Order: sequence, then C-alpha cells, then structure tokens
Amino acid sequence: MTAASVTALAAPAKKPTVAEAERFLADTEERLNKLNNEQARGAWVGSNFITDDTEAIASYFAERYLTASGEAAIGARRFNGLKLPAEAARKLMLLQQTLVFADPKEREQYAQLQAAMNGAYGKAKYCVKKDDGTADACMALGEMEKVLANSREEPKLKEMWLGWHAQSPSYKNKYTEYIALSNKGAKQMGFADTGAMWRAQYDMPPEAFAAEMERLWQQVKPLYESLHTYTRHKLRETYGPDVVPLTGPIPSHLFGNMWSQSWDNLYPILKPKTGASAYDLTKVLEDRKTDATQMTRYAERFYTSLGMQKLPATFWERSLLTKPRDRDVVCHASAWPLNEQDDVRIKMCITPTAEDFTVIHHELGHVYYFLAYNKQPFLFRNGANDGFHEAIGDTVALSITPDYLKKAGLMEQAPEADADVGDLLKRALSKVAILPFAYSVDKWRWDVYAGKTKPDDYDKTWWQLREQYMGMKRPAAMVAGGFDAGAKYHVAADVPYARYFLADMLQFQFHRALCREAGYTGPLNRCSVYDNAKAGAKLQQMLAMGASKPWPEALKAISGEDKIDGGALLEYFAPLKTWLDQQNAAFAAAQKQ
Ligand code: X8Z
Ligand code: ZN
Repeated sequence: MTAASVTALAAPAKKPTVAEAERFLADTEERLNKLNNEQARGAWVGSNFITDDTEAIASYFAERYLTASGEAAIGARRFNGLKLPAEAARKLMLLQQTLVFADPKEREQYAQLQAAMNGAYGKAKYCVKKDDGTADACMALGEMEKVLANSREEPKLKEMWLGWHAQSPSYKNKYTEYIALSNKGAKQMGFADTGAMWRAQYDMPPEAFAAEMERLWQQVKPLYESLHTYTRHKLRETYGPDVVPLTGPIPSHLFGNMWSQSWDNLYPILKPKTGASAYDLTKVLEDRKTDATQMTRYAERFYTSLGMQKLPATFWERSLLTKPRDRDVVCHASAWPLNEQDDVRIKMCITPTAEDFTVIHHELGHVYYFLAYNKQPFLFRNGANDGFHEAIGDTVALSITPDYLKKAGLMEQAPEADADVGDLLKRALSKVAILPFAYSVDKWRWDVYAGKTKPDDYDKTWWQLREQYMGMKRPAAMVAGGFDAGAKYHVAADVPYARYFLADMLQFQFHRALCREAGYTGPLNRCSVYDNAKAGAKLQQMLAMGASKPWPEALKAISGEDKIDGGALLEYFAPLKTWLDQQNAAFAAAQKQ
C-alpha cells in the first residue's frame, strides 16, 4: 500500500450525527453493563475466597471489561465537539475518563497485578517464629487492630504496628510496575498521568480540584490542630514524656488504629473529667452477644424508617457478614452491586463493637444508593461523585444519637445535655482525626503517579506528608525497601482516597440539610432523622439521581448549596472546639509554671 492510500484510508470519516452518537451510547451501555456484571462476579469470588484460581478468575473478567471500556473510550472520541443533548454529552464525557491500554499484554498485566495486590493484602499475616520448632504464631490484621485498639503497653503497640507494616514490602515491586502501566493507560486518553485522571472526575478541571482540596483542608485545619494538641497532652500523661514529645510529631502507633486515621479507641484516655458520656455501646453489643445479622438488621431498620425498602432476600443469602474460619478473605468492609436489578451485597467481618455498628450503617449507605439509582442508564449508575457515595451511610450514622439508641432499645436512659462534650469528642475522634489522613493519602499518590516521587522515596514522602499534615512520625526508623503506604488497603487495592475527605464534609452538609427538612432546630449533634419520612424522601430523591447530573446539582437538590464546604462540620463541632481550646490553654499555662 502506498503512503497516499494510507492517508486516504485514514481521512476523517464524515461528521457523525446525533442519532449515531445515541446509537453508539445505547450499544455501549448494553455491552459494558453485561461485562461489568461479569467483572463484579469475578471480583466477588476473588475477594471472598482468596486462591490462585480466584485471582486468575478476577483478573480475567477485569481484563475483559477493560478491553471493552477502552474501546468505548476511543469510540466516544468520534463524537467530541458534536452538539448533543446534555445527557448524551455527559455520558460521552464519562466514557472517556478511563484507562486505555493499546497493548493487550499490558492490559493483561495490569489486571493481574491489581488482582494479585488485592489478594496479597487480604491474606497478609504477621507471624512470629517460635524457637521451639512449633508452628509460627500468626496474626491477621483484625487481631492486630484489636491489640492496637485496647492495649496500652507501648512495646506491644509498636510490635503490632511494625509487624503489619513489614507485610507490604512484599508487593512493592508489583505496585511500582502497576503504577507505570496505569500511567500509560491514562496518557493514552490524554491525561498527564493516572492521578490527573482521578482529579478530573469531579466536574471541574484537575487543577481546580486540587485547589478545592487545599481550600477545604485550610478551612478545617484549626479544628484538627486543637484536637491534636489536646490528644498530645493526654498521650503524654499515658505514655510519658519519653514516648510523647511536647512538640513535634507524635509516634503514630499510639492512636489506637493501624493507620492512626481514626482515634475512637483513645476515648477512654481522652474523655473529659466532667461531661463525659459514660455510655459504652461496644459493651452493650458485646454483653448482648449481638451477632452480625442483628447488627445489620439495626442498620436496615434505620433505612426503612426513612421510607426505604427492606433489603432483598438475596442480600441476606449472598452477603458475607462474618470472618470465615477456614479461608482467607479481604476483610476490609465493602458494598457491591452485582447486577442492575437488586443483587446487592456487603462483605464485612462484623464484630459487636460501636465502630462496626457505624461501619455497617456506612456500608448500607452504599447499598441503598445502588438500589436508588438502579433505574438509571448504566453510565449514570454511580454516585454524584465518589465522595457522595462515601457520605450517605455516614450521614445516616450521624443520626445515631443517644435519643436514637434509646428508641432502638440499645440504651436505657438518654444522657443529659451536659454529656455533649463527651459525645462530640467521641465523634471528632473519627470525623476530625481522619481529615489530614484522607488528604495526605492521595496527595502522596498524586506525586507517585506524576513521577515526582520515585519508588526509592515512597516511604520518605509518605512520612513527610504524615508529619506535615497529621503531626505524626514513624514509630521506628524507616527500612530500606519499605512500603508503609501499601499497608493501607486503598493503596494496595488502588482505590482513590480523596473521596473520604470530601465525604467527611459532605456528610455534615447532608445531615444539617436533612435535620432542617425534618423541622429540627436544636444543636446538630442531638439531631436524629430516624423515622422521619420527610427527611428520607429528600435523601432518596438525591440518591435516585445517581450520576446523571454534575454533582453540584445533586448537592443543591438535598441542601440548597452547590459547593462542598467544611462549614457544617465546623458548626457541628463548634462547642467542642471551644472546650478543646480551653483545655489546651490550661495545659499551656501549667507548662509555664
Ligand atoms: O474504606 C472505608 C469503608 C469502605 S468504603 C469501610 N472507609 C475508609 C477507611 O476505612 O479507610 C470508611 C472511612 C474511611
Ligand atoms: Zn465506603
């Protein structure tokens, strides 16, 4: 073939029509839907029964989906610039926010690496070799988390922390290879790198999104600092000045959580001398031997009280609610839509604790979002943005107030209002503590994807960010070849994390809006929308929109606002901020003497 004839063949096809675009979308959605359902099945068995075979099955179906979504993304380009109805234009835009692999080998490799890292995280264990030749004593993540939550023996905490963080280096090479492949796929679609593609998924340019994140962080930072300062003093009292310095970063194994992202477990150390809520939901759930199904039923009842449907029978038949004894599973809680009807499930190793009581409400938030938007076309069966998806269940969980617990039969007597500071502190230990963590995880990954952070510097930049934003340091010196970021599920499984930062603000905006809808005018921390059909209808209306509109419209539908904003969170915690600052001033004054 001559050069001239190649040019002739490649000459631009004639301008596509609106009807062609609509037909393309209809065909594409049908195809992707089918492959997506298959992929979900593959991923479900891959996470529920971790073996080499299920890993291969998961990556096989993931690859098939990637092939189709890549073809669709390239096909969609043909219609760029065409004047189209808003819905079709939005679908074409969504189709092009995906990785495209030109080389099938690389696509296969990418899918395999992803499945392998997910499995490696799920089955990782910390094992201690026994000198006497008996079998190694091994601990899964859940057991180690329990020690971090309850023990106050510093060496024990350090052992757990280091033990878990010694697991991720085994998949560091996989991760670096995976990042390189992923970037190739993003570039193919015109993104600078995968991080830029992630930031492009918020109905605004990627740079504007990065600026929004920073704006929001600056807004809430003073509250985090007040909490951090107060916590430092209490940790110093507990572990002594040799372990907890008066200034500078605090060792991160002391916060009751493997990633120090949520400090709920420090409540017994931090609780106020007066105004502390004496109530211990974990104890009630434990004493009553509340099982995983009962925990889930409590959460379901909350949603049905808002006017939502009961969970389908298949949810109960197919979900995984407890940790199996005889096999490895990814215990990190997740919610799954397996098809576009009502095959919705969760996978969670539920234990009877207050923390899991909240997490189960979180997971059902995802499930009720799936059910609410399942009438939407395939490309709109998603959250308004990923932060919305994460915020729904948390919004509902903000309504788990003492009054609600009393109604649910989980508390005898609702405490007086003077316990508010204690209740607010308890909430802040998860909602405020997570803010700089949630911000810095993706700040780290954005630089990794952009190639600014090289594999040899993974730990260095991870800890720079953790020091800068969270005020924490590694409990021991860094190790060569370390991969501390990979000890977090979302890094190993490559799930973006900015969503939780956004969700942390959004849930307070939603909560405030729903409380207003319910006619409530008191302090936000005492509001529960349990059993309020009006608030439920308002929420449901937004959920049903799925991703059909840019997210500011969804936010407007529920709250009248069109910007994500930390104001509602600050309003919620305002009495706590005053109290923390008083405590901190008293500590500072005592220090001077
Ligand atoms: O991963 C989760 C949920 C599942 S989407 C349990 N969360 C983040 C985490 O655990 O790191 C919820 C809060 C933050
Ligand atoms: Zn979630």
